[in-house]
Amino acid sequence: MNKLIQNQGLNLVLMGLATVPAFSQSKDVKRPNILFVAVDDLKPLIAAYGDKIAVTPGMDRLAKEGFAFQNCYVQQAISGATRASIMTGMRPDKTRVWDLVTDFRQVNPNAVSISEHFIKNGYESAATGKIFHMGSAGPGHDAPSWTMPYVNVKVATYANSTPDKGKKGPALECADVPDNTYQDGLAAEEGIKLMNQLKEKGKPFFLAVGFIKPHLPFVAPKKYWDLYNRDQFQIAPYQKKAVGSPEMAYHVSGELKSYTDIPQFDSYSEKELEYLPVDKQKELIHGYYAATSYMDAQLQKVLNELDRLGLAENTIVVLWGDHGWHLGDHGLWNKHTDFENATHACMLMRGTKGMLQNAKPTTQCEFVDIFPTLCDLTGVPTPKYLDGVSLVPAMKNPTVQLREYAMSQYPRSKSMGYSIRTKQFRYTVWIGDYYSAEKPFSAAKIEAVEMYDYVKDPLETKSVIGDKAYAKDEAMMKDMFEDAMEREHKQYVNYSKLANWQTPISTDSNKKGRKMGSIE
Ligand SMILES: [Ca+2]
Repeated sequence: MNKLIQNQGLNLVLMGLATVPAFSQSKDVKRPNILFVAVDDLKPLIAAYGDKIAVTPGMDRLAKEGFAFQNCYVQQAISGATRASIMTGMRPDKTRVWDLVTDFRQVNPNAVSISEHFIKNGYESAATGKIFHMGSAGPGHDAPSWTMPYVNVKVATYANSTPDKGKKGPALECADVPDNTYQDGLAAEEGIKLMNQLKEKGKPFFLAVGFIKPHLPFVAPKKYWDLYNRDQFQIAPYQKKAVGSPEMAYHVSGELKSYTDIPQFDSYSEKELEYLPVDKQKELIHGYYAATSYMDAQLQKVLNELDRLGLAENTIVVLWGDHGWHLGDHGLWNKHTDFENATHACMLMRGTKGMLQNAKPTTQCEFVDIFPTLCDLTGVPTPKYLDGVSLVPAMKNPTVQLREYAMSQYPRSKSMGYSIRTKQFRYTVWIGDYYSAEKPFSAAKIEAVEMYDYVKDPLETKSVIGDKAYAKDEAMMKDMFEDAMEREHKQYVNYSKLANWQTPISTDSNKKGRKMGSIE
């Protein structure tokens, strides 16, 4: 039954591609442009996802004029891995990037990035800011991805402090400075220049603009802090480990602790005294919102330029936050887990003239779906080896369900936690011995299993594995998970033949990836 539903979903998409292309090609109509906006560490804390506090008119506008995918999940909640995956349309076991240092072209020379694919189909492409993870992109910010030279906008992180070289400063900064003091202000300015140059060239374009806020440190001009009162913010209501969950599901929030003003608190401790102090938690939450509003104001400048140049009607806009974020739930900060707050992502799109507006597609979806969706929307051929499905049917009818579940994964030491999320449940299985989809799934290597019921327990306070009341649901999720792993392995084998991979991945790059993946 599960397989049937899954296959039906895929068939629907394939039929759509074969018979009714979303974009009808004709000689007189130019393919749509793409404005591709990457946002670092942005969780879905905006009005389109139910947030009542965030002041984000830019993203609110995109959602009102387009689509806010309500149930979009990241492939792996860390920049290097999620970005390699989004940019190539493949899950991490196929990109072979699970960390912050691997360039996908080094370990998967056959992979083609999405903008490179659009170049091959007649597009100009340009980029500024963070699109790939900086530490894992080759020279020129992955030069094959752009027809124009990449524009680097890196500046000093802080306006008011200068940490020693290679060291971090405070986790927050509120300074009365102009927007372009920080990198995102410059990224908007350079993105606007590139947009003008691309328009002059006259060909369809793929313009990527990457913003680095609200990633830590939460630095933003004072006017964005002033949009909020600190008293508005509540700390996460549940800051303990989920009952029945394994240690390996967690980390010690080392990324946050590496900033100079953060005490060495004990993440996921049962001892209240060892939590991050409440005042510091509220300051960090305020900083996260301020940094988000700052980034949003830069997005508005780019959207306004699209209007001014008369390009908006024939430009598809996609905006993704590269993964979610823990703001204190389970005592966790940062990302680096398979829990809801790290994996649930912000994904907005705006179509060309005539497409639906103010739509909130409810289908489960994943970031690997972005690549085939943009192909479908522009009439560019979709590579057959991609792991995702086109979301266009859900953009025509937001109630259409294309996936039964979304899949995420996160490595911890020698183990990989694969997690499937249906509308109601999350089922996470930790598999040891450097397992990846390269190998057939084996239950013998399972180290821990977790399951959460989001209808009854949205804060993930208790794993229901072994709970008799959930016996049927658990059996259903187990079946679905085993089907998913079988499919992943099959897809891996098919792709490895296509890519002519001679060497197994369970060697150095795999082990290096696992080690880095667990670093905070
Ligand atoms: Ca990130």
